[in-house]
Amino acid sequence: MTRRLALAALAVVALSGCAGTAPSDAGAPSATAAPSSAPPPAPSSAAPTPAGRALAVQVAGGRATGDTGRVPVPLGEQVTLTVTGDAADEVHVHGYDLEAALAPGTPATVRFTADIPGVFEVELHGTGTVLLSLQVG
Ligand SMILES: [Cu+2]
Repeated sequence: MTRRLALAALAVVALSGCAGTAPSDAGAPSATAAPSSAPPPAPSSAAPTPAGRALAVQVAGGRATGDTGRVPVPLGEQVTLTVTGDAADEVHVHGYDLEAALAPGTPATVRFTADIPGVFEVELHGTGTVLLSLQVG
């Protein structure tokens, strides 16, 4: 009965090389692979709200689908961002400086409270793909 939480990857790292302009807004409607697998929320552990805002992004071939674009989030909302990709990469939530390692086929989850108002990109560092922009406020 050993509980292992893969939180070791959530190191707060201040990076400075990720402020470039990545080619985003690829409006190609070529998303045919959409596995409808929504994992049920884990039993709450002293959480006031069930789940807050759940966001899910899938990345295949460098293209992001799912909750992409600009996503409005109320200030103070708990956000659970799940990213699933087909290649190893690194998820970075700007503004909050949260990172999560992304392994092929294994969903990476980043949880945080959206308590910083503003618009923040979430990107992959390996490919520079912008997954979405959080609009907190
Ligand atoms: Cu970044």
